[in-house]
Amino acid sequence: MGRKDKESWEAERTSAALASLKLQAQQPTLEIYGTPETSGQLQLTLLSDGSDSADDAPEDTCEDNEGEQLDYHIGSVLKDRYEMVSMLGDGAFGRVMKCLDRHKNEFVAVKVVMNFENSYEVARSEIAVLEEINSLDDDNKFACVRMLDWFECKRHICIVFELLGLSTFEFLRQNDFLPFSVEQIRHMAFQLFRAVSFLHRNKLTHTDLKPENILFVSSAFDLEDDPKTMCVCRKPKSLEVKVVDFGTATFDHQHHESLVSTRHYRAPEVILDLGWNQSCDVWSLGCVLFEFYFGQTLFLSHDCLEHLAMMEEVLGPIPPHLLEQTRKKHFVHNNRLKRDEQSSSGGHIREHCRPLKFIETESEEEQQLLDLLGCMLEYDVGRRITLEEALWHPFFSLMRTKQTQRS
Ligand code: 8FY
Repeated sequence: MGRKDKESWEAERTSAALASLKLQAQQPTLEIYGTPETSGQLQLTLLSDGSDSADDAPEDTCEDNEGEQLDYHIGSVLKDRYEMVSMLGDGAFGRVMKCLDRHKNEFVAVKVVMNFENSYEVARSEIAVLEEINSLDDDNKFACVRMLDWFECKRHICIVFELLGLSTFEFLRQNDFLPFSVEQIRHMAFQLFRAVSFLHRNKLTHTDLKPENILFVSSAFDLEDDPKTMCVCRKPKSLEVKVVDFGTATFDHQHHESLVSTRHYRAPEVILDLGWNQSCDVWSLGCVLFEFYFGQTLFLSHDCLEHLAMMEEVLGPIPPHLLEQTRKKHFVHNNRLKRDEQSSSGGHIREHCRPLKFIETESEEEQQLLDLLGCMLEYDVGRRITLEEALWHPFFSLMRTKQTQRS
């Protein structure tokens, strides 16, 4: 699937998430689920959960017949072991299904990758990365999802993962985009920074960090009255999170695709085509933490120039030496970012973006969080904080005292 497809896919993520939710709510009386993807090789037909099907019906298995399409539905069994229970989500890559592992009698998440042109390579690369990081983290100390198994079925690669809970994006959405508290953000950010700095230490860059790729380990929540909004809101019982989707994770020695990340979380050096490294993950995580803190996407843009203009509104002018180096000369005029203040886009930007410096804070911990965000959203890669350094930022001093108390 091309980049353009990926972007249009992502533009529709909310409606897709909604559709999948409706779908889950409808189970077990399911209907045929048609998406634009059915035009591809992967066909998913969700049929009735079996309550009204004949008991003596032959069991559906996924046999490895070359050339046949993988046509599976609830109740299908992959590799004579993984019985499909429901759909957990889908994306440009394919689908993630909840399955019952009949050998271990526990639930797992199985990612069935589309067999489009390059998705085979993406899936093989994801498996290689997961094998590497899971083996480097024997004790499961760093919050990266565990791969349990993988196999090929009718030329689709299937990757078996531990079953996790809702993504942080889905949690926010189901909670009316009420932001997380600073205390909650501290706990989640600490795990995320440890996980991603572990990747960085091991010569990897994730390249696609976003709320959708950060999953709670458990979806359990309590209902609480929110004094600010006078609403009943959800509070996760546990703040344990894990990073998923290593399909575009890149080792230092590997070819670096010029365009990486999902637009809203894309670092300026990627947009300006200046080359990128681990620090593009730091930028993405800065955008993610902002979203956790405000319940809204920081740079909700649809094109590159508008995106850069939004950055200038929030963070000040892009340093001229970066604009001098860019190959994207059409973004630059007179050594400054091309801007069209009069256009409707200019108005949209001023309406939606506030300078980070002018955000009012009520407490010292909020100030510390905003200070940390400022260090992460630094234009110049050479001056951007590393995650190793960020873990020593005053925002985390409470975590460090707790950590030392524990060990
Ligand atoms: C999962 C849900 C989901 C939307 C994954 C997993 C594996 C991935 C790319 C996400 C609810 N429990 C649950 N859900 N995924 N929603 C789009 C894609 N997937 C997972 C592992 N364990 C899970 N447990 C691979 N690759 C994006 C992925 C999530």
